Amino acid sequence: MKNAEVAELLDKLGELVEANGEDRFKVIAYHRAATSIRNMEGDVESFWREKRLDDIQYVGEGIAKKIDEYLRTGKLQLLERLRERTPPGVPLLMKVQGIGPRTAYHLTHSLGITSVEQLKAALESGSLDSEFGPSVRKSFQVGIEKLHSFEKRMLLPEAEGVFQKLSSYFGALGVQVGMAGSLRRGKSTVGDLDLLSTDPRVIEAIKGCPGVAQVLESGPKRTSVKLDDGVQVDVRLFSSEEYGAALIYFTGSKDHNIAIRNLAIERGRKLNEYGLFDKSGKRLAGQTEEGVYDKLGMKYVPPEMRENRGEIEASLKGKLPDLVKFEDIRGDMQMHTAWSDGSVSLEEMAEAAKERGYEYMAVTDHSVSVRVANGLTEERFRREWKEIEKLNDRLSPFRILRGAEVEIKSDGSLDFDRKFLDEFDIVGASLHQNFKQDADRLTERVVRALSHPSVDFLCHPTNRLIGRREGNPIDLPKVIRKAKEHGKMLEIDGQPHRLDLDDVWAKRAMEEGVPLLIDSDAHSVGELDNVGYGVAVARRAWLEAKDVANTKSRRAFLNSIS
Ligand code: DGT
Ligand code: CA
Ligand code: CA
Ligand code: ZN
Repeated sequence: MKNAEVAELLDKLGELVEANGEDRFKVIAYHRAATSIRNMEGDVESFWREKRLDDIQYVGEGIAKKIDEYLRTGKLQLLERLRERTPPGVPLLMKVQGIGPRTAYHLTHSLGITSVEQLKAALESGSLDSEFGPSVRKSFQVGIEKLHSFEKRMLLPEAEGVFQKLSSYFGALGVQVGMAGSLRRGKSTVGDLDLLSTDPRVIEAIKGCPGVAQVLESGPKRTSVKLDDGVQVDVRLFSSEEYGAALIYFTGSKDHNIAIRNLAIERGRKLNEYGLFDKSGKRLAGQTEEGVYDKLGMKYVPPEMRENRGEIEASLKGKLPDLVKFEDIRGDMQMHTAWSDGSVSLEEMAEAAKERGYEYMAVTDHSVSVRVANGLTEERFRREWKEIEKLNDRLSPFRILRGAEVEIKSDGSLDFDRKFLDEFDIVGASLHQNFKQDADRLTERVVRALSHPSVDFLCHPTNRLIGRREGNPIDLPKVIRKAKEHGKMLEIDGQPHRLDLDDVWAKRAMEEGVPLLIDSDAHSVGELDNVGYGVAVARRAWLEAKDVANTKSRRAFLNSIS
């Protein structure tokens, strides 16, 4: 299997393209294709032989050509060229947040710094004091710390991919395992995987699992291994009467655990990973999670809520929300097609959305000023609408809504005038350019877009890219207030590297009465699954179906935004 090798190649390409200052869309596309190939079940070479590389999630035509060149010739000319013209230190330094190509070249060429470690040492020794002011040096320091803390964390598709591989391996051996840890809580980044089992064979089985590079520690009831891509997996064995208590403990979070343990103590009980006990040591519960919560006087707390953010009080009072589920989502409200920067046709996207059981979807190709994403002019949108009409006839009762992801320009005005914008069914406003403005101006831009009568929702409100770029420093409380005032929705963008709004802010928006919209922001068919990641964020934000606008029927939804 050449999956790891091809993934490595694409990651390298992404790094070098970024080092040469090319646009972000490309960079992200390379990295997400790499992650997808690294974690997929099938063999990339068989896809290639069968000439269906672009069936792979996140692999569009351009990337498929590059993979083809590499598998045919063993080389990739673009990569060679970029390698020749890029000093090796540059991509390494650019992993530090806040260091762009220009600074990286300067550090390498003029100052001879070619690695993050050297940069760290130079900062500590004071040798950069004459070169950079204190605030820049501080930002390098912060960037280095973040890099070190993030490098070990996975995004959800990667973590899920590893989990799926492991569960099919165990499944084939007839060994049952359960997932715990941050992945079970649906957290947007995952440090390591935590697996539990009641089957004693699990300990030997994990050590023999293909892809295990190293056994970090091993005992009769626990093992930790490192896989060859660096992911750590912790496996623990419990008896079936302990299993529920263990599942609570290893699902966490740690803060939730501590709080319920204290609650148990207050009630004269003892709670640990083996069970809930009374003073005499008699087991009161442990076999199931429900049993343990019940004996603590609590209603079952869904894993996504276990963060000690008020869920324990809510559970004790019987006031837990009835969390939104994937099945509640009736329409995917943001996606891109080959009309702009998506990799497949509108027809394919629509058929795939229908197949996923949705009643409706919005196609939201980019608007004209996002040139790097091949944004549409009015004339091209009108041509796209003709295609929508035809497809709607054929796919009925499924329905494609005319949507757009309209660019918020530097001054807060939008691409297109009001008259044209009003011909869309749904308009998302989005900021992709000119992030360098200060917080006030960025906030003003967003607020101005929210006050525009044709706008229905704000796309990925902060523009964060997890592990790569902090969100814009906009005044989110104000944005939420303005959304409420103007009756607009805020998006939970399901792209795994965005997940924007995040759980904390989505909860806040819900509490202020602002409806949320969960969507995939898909650029390929496989990415339609991103909605599931958005739902995980929503559940972590305590949202119920009623808080999410696209759980409504098409008619009710359109009424609510007209
Ligand atoms: P991660 O892996 O960093 O994404 O986050 P988690 O939550 O999966 O954390 P991990 O793998 O270190 O541990 C799994 C769970 O085990 C954690 O969520 C709660 C529990 N746990 C770990 N250490 C402690 C501890 O010191 N005290 C308590 N009460 N629970 C702990
Ligand atoms: Ca973990
Ligand atoms: Ca762990
Ligand atoms: Zn796009």
